[in-house]
Amino acid sequence: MQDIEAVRAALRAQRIETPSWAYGNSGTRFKVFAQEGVPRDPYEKIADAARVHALTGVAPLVSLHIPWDRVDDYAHLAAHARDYGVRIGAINANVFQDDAYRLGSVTNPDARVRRKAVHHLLACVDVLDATGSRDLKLWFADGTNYPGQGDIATRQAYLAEALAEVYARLSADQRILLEYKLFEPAFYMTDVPDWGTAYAHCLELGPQAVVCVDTGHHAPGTNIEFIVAFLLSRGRLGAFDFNSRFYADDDLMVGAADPFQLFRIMHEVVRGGGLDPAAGVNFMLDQCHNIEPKIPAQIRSVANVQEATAKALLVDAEELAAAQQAGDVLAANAVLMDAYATDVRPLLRELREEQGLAPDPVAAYHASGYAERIRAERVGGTQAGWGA
Ligand SMILES: [Mn+2]
Repeated sequence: MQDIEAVRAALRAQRIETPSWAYGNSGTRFKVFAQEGVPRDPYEKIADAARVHALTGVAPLVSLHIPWDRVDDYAHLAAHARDYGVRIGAINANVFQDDAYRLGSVTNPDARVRRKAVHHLLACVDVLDATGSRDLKLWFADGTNYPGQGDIATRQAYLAEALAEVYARLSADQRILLEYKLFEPAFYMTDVPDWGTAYAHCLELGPQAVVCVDTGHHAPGTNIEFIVAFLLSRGRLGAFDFNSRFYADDDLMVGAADPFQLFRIMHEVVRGGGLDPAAGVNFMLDQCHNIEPKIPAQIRSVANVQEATAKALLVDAEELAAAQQAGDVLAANAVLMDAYATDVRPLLRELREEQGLAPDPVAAYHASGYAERIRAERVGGTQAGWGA
């Protein structure tokens, strides 16, 4: 039997970070659909993130994206976040939306473009300093569309060079989260396509470089829980970018496409001690809400992570180990499936009520009048969105 008090304590202690860009307008390469009440600046995005935290009690961090969230005074923005009861989380560097980056950023054949990209990454470390953030998240759109377009090995050397320069700039309490993605926007070769490449670069850099697993960035059928277990066991699982995919990088609400996969991932996290803050795993959402209302979609995503975590915590580790040791295939599988089949929603409702929260945070959001208020107040100005 699992110690239910330990399960409750772990769920109370879990922290989930939401991304500033989830509150702005987003879309596909075909269309961005604007929504009423969307934030006009990073201050309003933080207000929305704070609303998600106020209703869930477990989302006190918000990731920024630079330059989308560029402000003159980052310390002021961090103070604004604190006033709203949240903190600035990971700083996401954007080196993919400038014309100069057509052939890549840190792996561009032109040394001047590589310099420009590294300069931006170093400026993002300044943002870490100003906001007190720990993590610099690096995802590169770099790659090639055609065989022969670029030299793969040379580009790897450029990448290592850029990462080393940024790594050298980190303070002792700061980290690089290196994110990988199988393909897109490059369609032939991507410079950081998989966890192995990210892991190898992190090993070269040192202990403050860790891998970010974006759950949407794999080929269909990839065993993501294996990647999680491996990286965690080596102390290199730095973060998740949680989202969900059906076909490619769909950026849907986490757990929407495959809640069983999310459970399997969280099982490896729990089993490997990844819920312990000392393990340094940052549980972030990386999602875009193109057609659905944004704040309730974030709340739903937070709840989905909580549900998968609760089920993973309910796995009877002793019984599982005994069945595995005995070679009892069916019993071992049954231990996992029993936990997965448990309806943990009553437990989560109870935990929220114990913390003085409404048991159903989405319903509480709809009843709060916040959506009506931001629709009325946020009139005029330019809505935040991709490229804003
Ligand atoms: Mn991501």
